[in-house]
Formats: sequence, C-alpha cells, structure tokens
Amino acid sequence: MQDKKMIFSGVQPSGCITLGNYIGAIKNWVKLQKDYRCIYSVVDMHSITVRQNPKELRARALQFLALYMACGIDPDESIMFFQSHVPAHAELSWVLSCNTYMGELSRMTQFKDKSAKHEDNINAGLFTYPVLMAADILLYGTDLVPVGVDQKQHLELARDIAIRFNHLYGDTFTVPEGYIPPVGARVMSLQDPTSKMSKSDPNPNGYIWVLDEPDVIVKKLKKAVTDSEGVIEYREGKHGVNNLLSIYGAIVGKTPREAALEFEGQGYGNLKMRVAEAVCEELRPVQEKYKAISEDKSYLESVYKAGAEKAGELAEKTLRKVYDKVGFVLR
Ligand code: ATP
Ligand code: LTN
Repeated sequence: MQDKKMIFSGVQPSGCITLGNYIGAIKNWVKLQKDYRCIYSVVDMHSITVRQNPKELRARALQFLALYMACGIDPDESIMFFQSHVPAHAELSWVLSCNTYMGELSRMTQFKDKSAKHEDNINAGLFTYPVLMAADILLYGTDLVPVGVDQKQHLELARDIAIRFNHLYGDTFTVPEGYIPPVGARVMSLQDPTSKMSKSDPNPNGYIWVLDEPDVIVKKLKKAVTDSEGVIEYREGKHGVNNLLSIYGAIVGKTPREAALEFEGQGYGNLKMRVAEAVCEELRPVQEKYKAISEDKSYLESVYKAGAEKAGELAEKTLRKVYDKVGFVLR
C-alpha cells in the first residue's frame, strides 16, 4: 500500500457536478483508485472565491460527497474529505503564497476569466486561488493530479512553486504531474461549443447535470448547438459536432474520430439521440446509487469524518516539515 503512488484531486462545490466534471475528472478518479493511493476532496474553501449562499453551499458539499461515492469512489479504498476540515490546507497556502509571485498569479487565465465574470467581486482569494490548490496537492506528496485540461496552468504553477521551494529550502515536496484524459478533457457547453461546459453557467441548457432526469438529458442534447453542414465528421471548426462525438467517445471508449466513423452518413438528430442514450445509460447507476447514499446522513458523516482524520494526519506531517524548513520554532 505504501509503495503506491499518491493521487490528489478535487471539485469545488460551486454548482452541480456536470457531465464535464464527470468525464474530465471523476470518471478517471474511479479508474485510478485501484492502482494508486487516492485522496479526493470536496474543495469547499475554493468555492467561496465566488459568492455562495451559505445554506446552499453546505447542502451542495454534502451532495458532492455522496456523488463522489455514487460515481464509484470507494471510501474503503480512497480518502474523501472536505477541504475546510483539514486546517493544514490554509496554513500551507500562506507559506506558499510567500513563495509565489504576483506576476505568476496575474498570468492565470482562470483568474482573468472569473474576474471578468464577477466584476463586482474581484477578491484577493480569487487571485490566490492557485496557491491554495498548490497547497492541496503538495501537502500529500502527490505524484499525479487527474484534472481536465482547464487546470493545466494551475498545475504547472503548483510544480513551479514546489521546485522553487525545494531549491530554496532543500528537498521538501514531490513535484506533481498532471493526468489529463486523452478524450473528454474539455467537454464544451452544449449552447456555446466554443467555451467549456461549466457548472456555474447561468444557462442550464449549456450543461448536463449528473443528476438530470433522462428526459431532461434528451431535451438538452436535442437543443445542442451544431452547424448547418449536416455532415458528421470530426474536424477543425465543427465545434458542436466535435463536442458530441467527444462526449460519446469518452463514454463508450472510442476516440472522437472512431465515433465519427460509426455515425458516418447519418443525421445530427440521430447522433444527438445516440449520445443521449449513452449519457443516460452511463448516469443511470450513478443516480440510483446517489439516491441511496444521500439518504443515509450518518453514513456520509462517518465517511467525511474518517476522511478528514486520515488526510489531516498526512497533511500535518508535511506542514510540520515545511514550518521547520522555513525556520518557525517547532511546537
Ligand atoms: P466552475 O464553473 O465553478 O468554475 P467547473 O465546472 O469548471 O466549475 P471545477 O470545480 O473548476 O468545475 O472543476 C473540477 C474538475 O472538473 C477539474 O478537474 C476540471 O478540470 C474538470 N472540468 C471542469 N469542467 C470541465 C469540462 N468542461 N470538461 C472536462 N473537465 C472539466
Ligand atoms: N481548481 C480546481 C479544483 C481544485 C483541484 C485541487 C483540482 C482545487 N484544488 C487540487 C486538483 C487538485 C478546479 O477544477 N477548478
């Protein structure tokens, strides 16, 4: 067990878990949990970089935990916890922020995108968000971080911070690698297939929620924006069709090009229906499991409490090492 490499990843409870989160991240978390020591967090501290309704945030965080399990994360195999339950995340984040440059953070595209979207609330947390993410990863000696392609830049920053710290203070952190899936690393919005499917999209037709009922999934996919060519091909410029082929491919285990061959000569209506069927089929067991798990509040509590305890122990060890290295008097 101790020889296995470490994995850390998380999703922020800032909306509903979408098909993008599922295909780009969580589906791979499940695959990896047999061969790695995995830690999967509901990163609630990240989500308050955007204003949240406190009551809804609490309910959503619990829902996320239940959904992680419904998607197949097994609490006997992987550690699951709420980020806010392990104080070492905030503590390490402070030390790392003193080793991160303003210039580096200013280059982050997510900061630029989110500050444009939330002009009334460009808070310091939104700016230092990637430092907290680096702390999440570096606390656990993480080797591999399974994420969608939008997180590549943050991951590179986490690597740079680790390398810099190791250079300044001596070998302390494992330098993590990203694990980005070959298909489905960037599921696009169904309404605007040039931008990524996002759980905080104000238009629910842009995303599929993993708990959407089958008829809603069919409706959203029927409305998906395509093009006027009427030809099913995977190629540059066909954003809508490419997206549908990628979603289908990620689910059935084909490349989008292979999927395109399967639908050659058929119409968009048929493609949309086949994608809808595949998505419904994939999500049906998740939805059934979710129903059972979410009703069992004491089970959920036992999972997140045990998770925080195990994660806390590992995190505390790293934090102590870091405090020692930077010259704090040890307790
Ligand atoms: P928000 O809209 O609030 O920024 P989000 O939907 O982008 O949220 P995150 O919590 O930022 O979701 O991401 C969680 C994980 O899901 C990350 O690994 C991220 O890379 C992945 N992910 C998010 N959206 C997509 C997408 N459209 N396609 C593939 N992976 C995605
Ligand atoms: N920033 C990520 C969520 C996240 C994360 C992490 C992912 C926070 N901490 C650590 C991987 C590892 C996002 O998807 N927006």
